Amino acid sequence: MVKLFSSILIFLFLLPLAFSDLRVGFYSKSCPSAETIVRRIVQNRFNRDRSITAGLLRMHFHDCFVRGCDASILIDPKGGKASEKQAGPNASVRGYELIDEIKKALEKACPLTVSCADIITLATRDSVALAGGPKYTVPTGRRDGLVSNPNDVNVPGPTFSVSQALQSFSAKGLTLNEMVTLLGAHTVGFTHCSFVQGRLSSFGSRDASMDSALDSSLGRTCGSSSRPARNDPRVFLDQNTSFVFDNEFYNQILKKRGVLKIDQNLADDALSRGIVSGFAANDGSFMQSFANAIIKMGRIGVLVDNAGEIRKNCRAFNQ
Ligand code: HEM
Ligand SMILES: *[C@@H]1O[C@H](CO)[C@@H](O)[C@H](O)[C@H]1NC(C)=O
Ligand SMILES: CC(=O)N[C@H]1CO[C@H](CO)[C@@H](O)[C@@H]1O
Repeated sequence: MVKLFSSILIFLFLLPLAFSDLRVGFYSKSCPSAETIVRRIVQNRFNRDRSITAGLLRMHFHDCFVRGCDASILIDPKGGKASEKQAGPNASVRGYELIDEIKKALEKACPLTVSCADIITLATRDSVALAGGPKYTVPTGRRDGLVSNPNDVNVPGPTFSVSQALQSFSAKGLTLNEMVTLLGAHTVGFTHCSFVQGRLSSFGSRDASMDSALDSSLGRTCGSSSRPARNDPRVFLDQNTSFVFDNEFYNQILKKRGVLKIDQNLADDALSRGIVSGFAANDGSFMQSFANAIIKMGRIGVLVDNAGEIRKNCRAFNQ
């Protein structure tokens, strides 16, 4: 009896492992051109708009941190029913129309075969390589989720301490090292002034952990409490090599030139400072570490096998 019971327990324990079969080249038989199609469309977009790398990286992160990497972030609200996109932190996630363009081409080549969750993953991978980041193979076979709820959105905030942020990453099975690595994605892209003004002297709240030249320069773009710039302008997260996927982000935060508080915290907190210095000194180790960490992020809560569905339109559930 005890033996039967423990066999059942072992079986139940192994079940999710046996079925979580993402693998490199998942579409090599069912849609051999899938990865080439994704790469071509991402390349076209990148040629016109280098900022797409940042858009996709953030989309991938927000997708994976809410219900797992299941493309729940892509669902449009419909008939009064809200979706993830509408949650506060969502705002400004961008690149949705690129995903639509890729999906359209894939539906033409191989209908109902390639998931929207894999499209986000592959497009992110390709855009990172184009911006100068690591080139890596990434496992596929994700399926698209059937739920998208704004109340599920609970991504870390820009003023989090390192240990607060770590709580959120640990809950997803990611380590401190992986978190510091993944935040290196802030080597590309923008933030809106509204996430930074709480640190600026022009808004009456000088943050001593910010370099004073950066404080003045951000003040010129973002305005002041008496005259805030209109339409919430954007500023680069990496103020030096803003479009290049490199380790310069870590050098910038060591120079007190982190734009978001969470970014500066990484350099100033004893928990993470050593990891930051290591990456600042060695671009190769950051590249390697980033490839490993983003592949791991891409496995969070994935749906495989018969779970979920392959959406026809990334913005809507099939039914
Ligand atoms: C503690 C964790 C994190 C926090 C608090 C955070 C916060 C933020 C905030 C506030 C912005 C600015 C958004 C805007 O104004 O439009 C931003 C942008 C961005 N984040 Fe993060 N982030 C975190 C982790 C990550 C991770 C893990 C990735 C990817 C692996 C990532 C990639 C990006 C990118 C690429 C941008 C620029 C987006 C663009 O240019 O559109 N972030 N992040
Ligand atoms: C900008 O980055 C380059 C390397 O990518 C570095 O040599 C230079 O010192 C940096 N400049 C500033 C002002 O941080
Ligand atoms: C693109 C999108 O749907 N943005 C929404 C993000 O969340 C805010 C606040 O809930 C909405 O006002 C935006 O429309």
